[in-house]
Amino acid sequence: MPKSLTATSHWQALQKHAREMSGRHMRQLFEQDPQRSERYSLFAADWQLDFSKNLITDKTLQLLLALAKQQHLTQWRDRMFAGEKINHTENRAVLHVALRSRSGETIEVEGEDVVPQVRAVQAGMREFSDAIRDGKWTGYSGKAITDVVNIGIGGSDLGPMMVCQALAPYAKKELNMHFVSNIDGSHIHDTLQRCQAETTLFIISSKSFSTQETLNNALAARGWFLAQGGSKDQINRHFVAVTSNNKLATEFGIAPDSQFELWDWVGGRYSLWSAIGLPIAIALGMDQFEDLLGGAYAMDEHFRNAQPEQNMPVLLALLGVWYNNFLECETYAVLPYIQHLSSFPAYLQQADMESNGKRIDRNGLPVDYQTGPILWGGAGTNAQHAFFQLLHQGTKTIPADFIIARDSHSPYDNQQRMLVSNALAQMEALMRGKSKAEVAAEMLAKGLPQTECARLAPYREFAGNKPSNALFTDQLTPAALGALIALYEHKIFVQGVIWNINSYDQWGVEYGKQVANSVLPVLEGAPISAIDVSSSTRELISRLRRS
Ligand code: G6Q
Repeated sequence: MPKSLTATSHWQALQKHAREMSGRHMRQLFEQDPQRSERYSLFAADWQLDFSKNLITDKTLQLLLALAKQQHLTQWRDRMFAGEKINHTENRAVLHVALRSRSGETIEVEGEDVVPQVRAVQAGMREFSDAIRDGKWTGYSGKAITDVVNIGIGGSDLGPMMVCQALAPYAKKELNMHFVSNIDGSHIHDTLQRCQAETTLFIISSKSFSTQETLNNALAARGWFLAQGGSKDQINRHFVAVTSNNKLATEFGIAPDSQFELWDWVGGRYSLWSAIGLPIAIALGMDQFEDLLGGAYAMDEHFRNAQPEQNMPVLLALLGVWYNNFLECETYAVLPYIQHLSSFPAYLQQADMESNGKRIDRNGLPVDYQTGPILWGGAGTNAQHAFFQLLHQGTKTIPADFIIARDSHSPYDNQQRMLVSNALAQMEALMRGKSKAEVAAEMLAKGLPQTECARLAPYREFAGNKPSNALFTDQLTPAALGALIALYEHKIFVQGVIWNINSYDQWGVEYGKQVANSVLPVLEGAPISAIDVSSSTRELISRLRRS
């Protein structure tokens, strides 16, 4: 029987150290060490990380790095890059890194080099996206495409949608990008109302080509296209597929020539680098898409080569483990101070929570420690006017990543400086806090009576000692975004290794789908006795079905 992680000496040393650290305040740590920010800073692939505003000392880092070593982090990393089937419950390699490799090395899965296949699909994406962007690929009436509707869900939606939004300043203005995912018919209906059939391209994006939401939205789109004047023999001008299931895509009516391939070694939530990124290539152009891949590759190389103590994904992951497992923080916030990244927390929510929301370890045993945290967040400064109250004065400690660009793409430079000043101020205030005495002195200086100062001081006090990471870059370019996404992907990987779980399956999403498949016929009129559900669900069905 393998020794439980919590019984190992490194784990226990961290528990002991957490008790020692619980009485410390970051204010003191900064006072004691003027070089703290310099020492706790890193640079990798367009990004700088200042992790000095964390409740850590050198000893914390040493213990966390020892834990990573104990969990064989570097070996696992090498196994992933070598194409080993580390997704052992689905018997698959995990090779999204092969999609952005620039080294010219061969990357093999089961003895076959996958790089030529990747290059061939990328060449097809270039040809197609150029044709759409140049107006050479036209709709059935000969007019250029003006609207592109990506129909997909989960990993076949969140990544390309987030990237198209994040890099909107680089996009071709004449092309309107739409993303339809929800089975709620309003999503496709509302989108179609903004499109003309003769100038609309649909990308049916589904690795399995059997996802209920995507197939039904695709059927609705096809029905609309035919009703609006399109004909069956023109479908291939208006519908393309991205899939690893060519058979089902062909049966749906999409010609093999209009299908872009992806492979089982690309996980859904890690697939924006593959042909699932076709909407990105169309919106931005293939050169910019390649820059996105290049940025991710730069972070891959950093992750592969930098020593663990100088390795940005490793450190970010270990800090997360520190708060999640030793300081009992259940959630962490991702706070982009970049409006174009407002979908980034939602994107990362899937990447992180679907990957590491697991309770069975790689040996098939239940864990006795916390795994994936609850990730949430929102764009600053909006978030300051929404939930920051709880960050500053609530009863929970919520570590946060502040993501900042020095320059924006807008001409309003004064606003950019205000934005950045807000981000810096929030991190400082969260760390420093403000004592009752400081608060009272401030109020007194403003002329408030002493009794009023004393009465209000407890409400206006800030305990501080709230951790944050500052992640910053010059500007959110395609390369910087690629590196940022890869940084978080590798962080998730590292945490999965520490927790000894498989970050690459997602059995947890299956059960609900299965039950929905049995409820649907009953909602559609089959006898209620046909299904085995609780009295609650039975009652809800009878109230919600149309009689
Ligand atoms: C991601 C998941 C999941 C998947 C969707 C869509 O890692 O696997 O979010 O991307 O369920 O699946 P299809 O692309 O097969 O339609």
